[in-house]
Amino acid sequence: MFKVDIAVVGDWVEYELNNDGTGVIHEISDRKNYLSRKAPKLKGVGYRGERLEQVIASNVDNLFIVNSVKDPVFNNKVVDRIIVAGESSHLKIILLINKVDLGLTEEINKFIELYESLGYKVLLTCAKFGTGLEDIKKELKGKKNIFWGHSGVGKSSILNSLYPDLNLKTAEISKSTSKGRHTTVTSLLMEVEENTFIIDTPGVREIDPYGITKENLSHYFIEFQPHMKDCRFNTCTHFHEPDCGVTGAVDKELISYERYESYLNILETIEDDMVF
Ligand SMILES: Nc1nc2c(ncn2[C@@H]2O[C@H](COP(=O)(O)OP(=O)(O)O)[C@@H](O)[C@H]2O)c(=O)[nH]1
Ligand SMILES: [Mg+2]
Ligand SMILES: [Zn+2]
Repeated sequence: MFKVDIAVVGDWVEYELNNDGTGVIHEISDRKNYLSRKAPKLKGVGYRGERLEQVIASNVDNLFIVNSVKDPVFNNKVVDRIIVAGESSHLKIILLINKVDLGLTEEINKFIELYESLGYKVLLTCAKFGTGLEDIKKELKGKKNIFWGHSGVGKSSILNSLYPDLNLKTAEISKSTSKGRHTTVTSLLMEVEENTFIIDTPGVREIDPYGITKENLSHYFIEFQPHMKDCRFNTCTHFHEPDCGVTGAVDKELISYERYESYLNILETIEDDMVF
């Protein structure tokens, strides 16, 4: 299958520079890893089978999944989708919950506990008043870091607060829809300190991890792992099969129902006729 992107942010390339400042890329070095999603559907275009892959960035160490408390409201389904993309690309995942000045709710606190219990680091930030930013800085050092999440959650604002020289564009939230406008148009890689890189991504509304099959999806829900050996069938999709270790663990509340719901939600969107 061919890819939508040829060279992507994060690639090491061999290139030749012309006198007028343009250049030609001759070779792209092998990628250590890369983060991708399904290319968004275009209006009026029909699709058969699997959509194309859109690579977001390559050679990444840390994936910061950015959410906000409010405007737009915290969305655990989006978090779980991005976790799947990050786990399948072998990235270190850190959750950022921004706009804490707008008030953490009991529901969000429960999710924080849940993600921490799974082993994911959760950082609470407020880009507006600059709280929690030092903890982010510690994680960034010497790494290539990508910030991903829906538009309007404050990715560019966080990066501006950390590194004012970046001067990234930020947007007001649309009052009528509470959704962010797409201010960042392309992914940008910036060296903020020696050997420390940051990638700001455009806010995307659709985040469908690419290359995930019905059989391997559960591998990226890390807490399902110990229960999968109890499934009767080794091809179990943990949905309707009898004697399933995962649904058994959900019943016993060893796996959170919210995470299982996210799992089913993604399972539903995986096309049956995917070919690799
Ligand atoms: N109240 C509050 N608003 C914030 C915070 N961080 C960002 N915002 C606002 O949220 C909007 C979207 O921010 P932006 O950085 O463009 O989001 P991005 O699309 O994720 O890059 C802007 O109006 C910011 O001023 C925060 O911590 N608290
Ligand atoms: Mg932005
Ligand atoms: Zn099962």
